[in-house]
Formats: sequence, C-alpha cells, structure tokens
Amino acid sequence: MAIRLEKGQRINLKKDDGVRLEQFCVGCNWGAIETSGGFLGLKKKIIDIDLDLSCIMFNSAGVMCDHIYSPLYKVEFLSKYGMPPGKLDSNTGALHHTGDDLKGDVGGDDGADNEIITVDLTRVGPEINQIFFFLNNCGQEDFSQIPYASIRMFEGTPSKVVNVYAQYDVAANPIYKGKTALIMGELYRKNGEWKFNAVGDAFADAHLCLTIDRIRQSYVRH
Ligand SMILES: [Ca+2]
Ligand SMILES: [Ca+2]
Repeated sequence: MAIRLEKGQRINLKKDDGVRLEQFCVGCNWGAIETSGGFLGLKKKIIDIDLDLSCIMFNSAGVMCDHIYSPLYKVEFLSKYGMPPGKLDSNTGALHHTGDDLKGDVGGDDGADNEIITVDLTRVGPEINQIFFFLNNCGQEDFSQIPYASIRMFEGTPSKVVNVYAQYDVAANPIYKGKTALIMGELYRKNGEWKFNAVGDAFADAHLCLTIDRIRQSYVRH
C-alpha cells in the first residue's frame, strides 16, 4: 500500500516486508490547463504547464556539492545566482533525470509521470548527507490553477511502475494559491541509513534559483 504522505512526515525507507528501499524513482505527474469556451464551449484553450522536478545534494558541512536540474536553464541566468549549468545526472550517476517536460499532459491524466528522477542510494557518494527534491513552475500559473500534480516514490523504472511507495498531491487545492514552488522532501542519512522527510512546503518563488537559496538558508542541516 502506498503511503499518502503528510506534510512533515518522516518515513523509514523500508518496504512492507522490511527490506530497505534503495533503488526507486521520484516522479511528478501533472496536466496542462485546458479550458473550454466559445460557442457551446467547443473552443478549447490549452495552457502548457512547465513544471521542473529538480534535486540538490549537500555534504555534512552543509555545502551544496551536486545537483540535477534542467539543462534548458540558460547558463547566463544561472550564473547570476552563482548556480552551475543544469545537468541530468548526478556526479556518481546515482541519480538520473529523464528530461525536461515543457507541457504537462494534454487531453487528461495519462497516469504517467512527466518528469522522473531515478535514485540508487547504494551509488550515492559517501560525502552526501542530504538530497532535496523540489518542484518549480517555469510559467506564471500557481499550483492551485494546475488541474492535477502529484509526486510519488515508486519502485520500478521510468517506464514501468512496479510498486508505489509513497504519494503526495500538490495541486488543485486553494492552499496553493500564489505558490509556484514546492520543496517536496529530503532524503537524509542518519546513522548510516537513509530516511525520507516529506517537507511539503510551498512558496511563491519565481524561479529555481530562489528555491535553491531558500533550501540552503533554511533547510540544510549543519
Ligand atoms: Ca519541465
Ligand atoms: Ca502525465
């Protein structure tokens, strides 16, 4: 049974049979905004929604030492905030992003995640202590306007979901009015074991660099 994550919930990465969850995917499924208008409501208007699922990694001194975010972010823009260019693989290859989806589902929920980060905790560098997953909307819309968006952790591969471990809904709710960024959660090491903290904090950050700054300032353990 998938755990419905509640904000602030901490979970051990253990499956029902007690086996540790070490290889899994973090995926986000969302839809474009579709409205009907015109004569008899036959005219459809579609607003593409470009959510970006990203992650950043910190060592035990609280220094950001690796990252995964879209290579489509302009290098000049990122460098203004002191951020390195985007990439889809972590340094050791332990985490991998399937690629930047710029639109969201059109024509209804296809049930598949639009952006996925695969995680293999056994290959994460020993210096890494915390891995934060977060979501930004590159457009103007806030999460309350998006028809659906959910983040889940599952076993399997990006193309085959075997078992959904945990899920978190982040859209179509008035509490997300004005919010365009969401710090989904953090994987953190405690006594050599990885655990997950479902942060679930939403913000009005206009772009990814502001969310990274926020994580650095307020969420990293030192
Ligand atoms: Ca995207
Ligand atoms: Ca989808």
